[in-house]
Amino acid sequence: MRRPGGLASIFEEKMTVVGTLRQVVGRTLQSPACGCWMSALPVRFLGTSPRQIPEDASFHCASFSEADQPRVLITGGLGQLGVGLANFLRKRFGKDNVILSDIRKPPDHVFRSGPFIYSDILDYKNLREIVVNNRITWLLHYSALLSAVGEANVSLARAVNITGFHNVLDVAAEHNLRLFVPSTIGAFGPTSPRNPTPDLCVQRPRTIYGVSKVHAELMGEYYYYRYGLDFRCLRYPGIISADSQPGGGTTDYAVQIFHDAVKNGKFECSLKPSTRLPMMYIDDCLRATLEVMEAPAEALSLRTYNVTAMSFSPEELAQELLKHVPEFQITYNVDAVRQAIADSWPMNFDDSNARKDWGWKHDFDLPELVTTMLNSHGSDTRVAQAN
Ligand code: VAH
Repeated sequence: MRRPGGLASIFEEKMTVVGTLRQVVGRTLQSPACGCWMSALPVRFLGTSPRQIPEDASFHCASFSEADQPRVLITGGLGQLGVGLANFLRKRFGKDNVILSDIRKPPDHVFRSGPFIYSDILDYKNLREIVVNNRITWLLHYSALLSAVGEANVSLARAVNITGFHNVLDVAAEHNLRLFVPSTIGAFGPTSPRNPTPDLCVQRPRTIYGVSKVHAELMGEYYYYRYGLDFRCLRYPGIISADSQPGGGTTDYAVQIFHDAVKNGKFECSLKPSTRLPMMYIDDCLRATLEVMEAPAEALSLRTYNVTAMSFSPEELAQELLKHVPEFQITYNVDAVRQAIADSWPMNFDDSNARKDWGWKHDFDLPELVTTMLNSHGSDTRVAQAN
């Protein structure tokens, strides 16, 4: 941990350098020769030995014609949403234009489904090389420790969710990427209005996950207003998927319950029966993400939007399940950490701005969710692959 004093003096020195660099870069990037006008983008501190950009430097911006498909990089690709997102975007933009990345080795079926590379968001130079070598134009940033797992490892959550995010933000600004960062219902806290929770209200979350996501929202919007970075953000509710394991969150009970109901006919729930939370089926989540990324900039009155499909409690979900699995039994063994987190989160989400600005509309309500998830879990081989 650097001494704050030392950091302040280093910061002072670097701000001078950055000021000079920004003038040079700003002038250069606005020159007609470049042919692509960009507001003076922030120039990240160039390491500990700042390199001066010569006065006569000429930057050749890669200008993509409108017809070009975006070149997409997904970070944190092996989490709950990455693989489904990559498959969804590859159908839209072509397999080779969507690169999935993570720090872990992918399972065979993921490795065979399209481009997969190593990327560590804590390694700024690695991220920068990937963006340049692959001519990335869109970055969808999914690396993060979720709510419950973040509370069990705050220092790692802070490094990944905040320092890692700073690297992503700087690379996106430096290379003028369209940047998507998911936020969450967890970006609200006990002092936020909970029923419903609007886009703009008090946000004092009580988890490192929520704090880091509010930080990401605010930093992303700052870079949008200050430097013109095309930052877009959706606050996801609990996402429910059949083909991918959840990653240590508070809403994960709503994923596991289907697997256990089909496999064992019973489920032990970590939240109280009456705990109501906003939820969404993964197909709606992936479509919302693409729709906000493709929305014309002039349609966006906000850069961070709530999106949701439904809200339900464990007992309401169990009642819907019983319509299809009559022998199903639910028991409750409340996890105090997850319950405290859930009690601080929104019960219902107001996503009227997303529906008004860019036409958001969910397809899956609770009945459709339950039948779809049970059908997905119905084939044993598929469940085997997911584990
Ligand atoms: C969690 N599944 O429970 C995640 C999500 C809305 C919740 O962010 O932490």
